Amino acid sequence: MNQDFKSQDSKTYDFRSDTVTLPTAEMMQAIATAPLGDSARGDDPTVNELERLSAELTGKEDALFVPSGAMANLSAVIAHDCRGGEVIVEEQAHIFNSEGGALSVVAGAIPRPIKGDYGVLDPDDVRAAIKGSGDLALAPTKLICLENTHNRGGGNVYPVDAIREISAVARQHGLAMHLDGARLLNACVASGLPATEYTQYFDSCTLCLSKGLGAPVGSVLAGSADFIRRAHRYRKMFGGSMRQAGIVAMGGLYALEHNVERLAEDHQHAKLLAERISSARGLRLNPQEVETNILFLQLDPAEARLDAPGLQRAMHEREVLALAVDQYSMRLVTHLDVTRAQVEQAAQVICDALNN
Ligand code: TLP
Repeated sequence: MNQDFKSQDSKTYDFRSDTVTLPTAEMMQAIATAPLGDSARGDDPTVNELERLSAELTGKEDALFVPSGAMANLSAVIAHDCRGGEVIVEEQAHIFNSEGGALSVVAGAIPRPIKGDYGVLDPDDVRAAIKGSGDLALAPTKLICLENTHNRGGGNVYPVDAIREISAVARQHGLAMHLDGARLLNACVASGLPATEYTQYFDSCTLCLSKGLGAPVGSVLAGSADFIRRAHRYRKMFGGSMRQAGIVAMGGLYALEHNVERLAEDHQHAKLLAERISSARGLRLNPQEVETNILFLQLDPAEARLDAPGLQRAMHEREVLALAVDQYSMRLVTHLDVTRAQVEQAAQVICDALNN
């Protein structure tokens, strides 16, 4: 557990998101000695190395360091030239629900949400939703966007077979494929597959450095050299072109080099938490379904003592933070800054709140 830079009361156990992690002393040391330059001119060696490593990891020609996952997704949609066209998304996808409507407002694209099974789309449903450019009344489909792991799907790993089938549909119709891979490395660690097993089916993909990997800032977008050149222009337009960005890129580089394998620990903690709380009164949660570091619990309105905001408050009073996502469900996320002991304590707090 990393307490070196913990600004909050260290008694607080924070399960709200894996975005809350703070840099370790070792990461800060690496940041302090990062070689720097003007990254907007391509002169920052640390940013260049992070982009090189990210391209290698995802099997793409090039990569671009951007300030956030949302900017990575937005730059990708615009660089895929989606204005005036439809983008197929799963109905709970982050890009559709949680990025301020940028897909429509900024990229000028029309989202076509499709219901998935825990975030995973059925290739037949994708095929049925595709619109060609023949009928002038219709906005033609331009892009299919998938998310792996799927956040609102419960952090589940997208099966490679489903991705392969969806990408075959995309190819038949001449459509581009984009992967919101904010937590792709969680999927890789959980499945034992290299990132390229997933990314080979996509024209572009993102990776977030500031989630489970524990870096303070940043994401990368990867794709062909030509695609990244276009995305670069949009990053500039959005004000996301940074100068001595090696200061933050080094956190990401350090995270890719040191914090990937340890994601397995976060996955074990999420499973342990699920096992410990699954029999609490009125709580619906199948520990078998917890694949990575995110778990959603449902409360049965007829049986549970509390609704989700009530449970959130009861937990907060005992210094355990988590977020109610609606009246009867709550998300908990494990990460670098929670220990097994904290997971056990949080489970006890939840059981006490629901059973007593
Ligand atoms: N997810 C965050 C926020 O929604 C608060 C979280 O706590 O899970 N794609 C996926 C799948 C994401 O989960 C997120 C952030 C993003 C993109 C956007 O990343 P940022 O926050 O860096 O713009």
